[in-house]
Amino acid sequence: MKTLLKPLSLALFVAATLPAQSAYIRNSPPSDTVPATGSSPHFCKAIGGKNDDGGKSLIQTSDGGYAIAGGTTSFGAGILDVYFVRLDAYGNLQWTKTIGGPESEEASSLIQTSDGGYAIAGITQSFGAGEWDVYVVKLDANGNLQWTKTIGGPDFDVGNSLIQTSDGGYAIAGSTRSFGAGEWDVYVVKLDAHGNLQWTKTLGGKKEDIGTSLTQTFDGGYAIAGATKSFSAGEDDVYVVKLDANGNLQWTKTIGGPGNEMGFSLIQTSDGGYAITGATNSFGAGKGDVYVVKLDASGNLQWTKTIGGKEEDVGFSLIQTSDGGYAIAGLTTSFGAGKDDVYVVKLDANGKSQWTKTIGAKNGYLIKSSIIQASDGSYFIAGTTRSFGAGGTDVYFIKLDKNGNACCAVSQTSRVGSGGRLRSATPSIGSGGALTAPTSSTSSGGTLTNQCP
Ligand SMILES: [Ca+2]
Ligand SMILES: [Ca+2]
Ligand SMILES: [Ca+2]
Ligand SMILES: [Ca+2]
Repeated sequence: MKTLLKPLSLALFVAATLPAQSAYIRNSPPSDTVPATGSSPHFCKAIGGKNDDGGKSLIQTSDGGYAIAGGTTSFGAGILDVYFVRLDAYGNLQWTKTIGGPESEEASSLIQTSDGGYAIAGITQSFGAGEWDVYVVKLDANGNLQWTKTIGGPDFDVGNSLIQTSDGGYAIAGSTRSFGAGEWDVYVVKLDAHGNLQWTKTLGGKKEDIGTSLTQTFDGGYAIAGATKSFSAGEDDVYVVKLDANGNLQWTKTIGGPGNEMGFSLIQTSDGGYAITGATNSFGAGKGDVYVVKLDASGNLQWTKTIGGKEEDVGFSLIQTSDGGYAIAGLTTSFGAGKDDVYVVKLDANGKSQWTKTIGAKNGYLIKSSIIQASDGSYFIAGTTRSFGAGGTDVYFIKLDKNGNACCAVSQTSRVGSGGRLRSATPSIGSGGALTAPTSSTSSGGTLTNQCP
C-alpha cells in the first residue's frame, strides 16, 4: 500500500530535519511585519529568518504568553539548531534563542518547568555518544542556558517527548537503535531535577518499535505511545506501553490492522483512560487517515475513529478540550489550498466529529504540529509554513477562535470511520545509555510576519 506514513515516521525518528531548502519554488505573498495584534480573536503568524525554520511543540506559559520550540537553519551555531520562540499573551514576539553545536540539533518537545524556566527534548548530532543522541536543554525563565545533556549510545537515539515528573525530575520518551531487542526500540529516560541520569528502559521486539509521546499517569507511573512492527497485526500498529513509577512494565497494547498505524500523541483523559492520535491506512477514507484511539484506564479499547479524505491525513497532537471532547492538529493532503495543509479536527467526548478545518495556502508545508487550548476556549497551533514569512519555511503560529475560525482557516467536510483490533504482547526490556553534558552555543534571531489583514 503506497503511503506517506513511512517517510513521515522516518522524518520523526531518524532524521527529524526540516525540509530541504531550495528544492521548492516559492510563491509567497508579500509579508508585512505587524508589531501588535491586541486581543485578536484569531491570527496566523510566521516567525523565522531567511532559511528553513519550523515549530514542533507549543505551550502556554504561566504569564499567559506562549512558547514554541523547533528548529532553525537561519540562525545558530551549525547546520540546524534548536529554536526557541517566546511570545506574549497577544502573540507578539518577545525573544528567541538558538541552542546547538556545529552539526544538527532540533527540539521535539517543550515544557515550562516548576521554577518558571523551560526544558526541551530533541536530538543532537554535534554532541553525545555517536550518530544522534537524545538532547535535553534546560533554560531559566529569561532563556539563559542552565544545562544541556545528551543520552544515548553509538547508534541513533532520539528524544521525542518530555515531561517534568512529580519528583521535580524529567522523563523522556523516544527511540533507540543503540540498545534494545533489535532495530529500533522504545526508549524511556528518567533524569533527576539536575539532569542526572536515574534510569533508562528499552522496550520492544526484533523489529522497529518507536516511542513518540509520554505522560505521567495519575498513579505516578508512565504511559507511552508510539508504533510497533514487532508485535503488530501487520506493518506498524499503534503501540501503548504502561510503566509503573519505577519504570517497570505493567502492560502493552497494540491497535491496528493489516496496514500502517502509528501513534504520535497520547494523553491521559479525565476518566483515567487514554486517548491517542496518529495515522492509519488500514481503515478510513483513503491512503491515510487521522486515527484516534480511546482506551479505558486498563488499556481496553473503547472506540476508534478515522477522519480524512482520499489522500494522506495524519494526526500529530491531541488535547482534551474544556467541553470534554478532543482537538487534534495534524496535516492533510486531501483538503486545503495545496500540498500539506494544517488539519484541525474537533471531536466531542464520544469521538463524534464536530468540525474540521484546514489552514494553509498554496505551497503550505507542515511537518509536525502542536495544539493547545486557552482558558477562553480558543485554540493555538504551532507548526511550519512554507506559504509566507521571512523565507524558506518559518515557524507557523495560529490562533483559532473556539469554533475553529481564523483568517487562514477553511471549513472542510471530512469522512469519518473506525476500525482496529486490540492485542497485547510482552516486549523485551533492556536499558543503556551514557550521559554527557556538552557546552552548547546559544544565539538568537527571527522576525514575525502576520498573514491576517
Ligand atoms: Ca547515539
Ligand atoms: Ca525493536
Ligand atoms: Ca497495522
Ligand atoms: Ca525561514
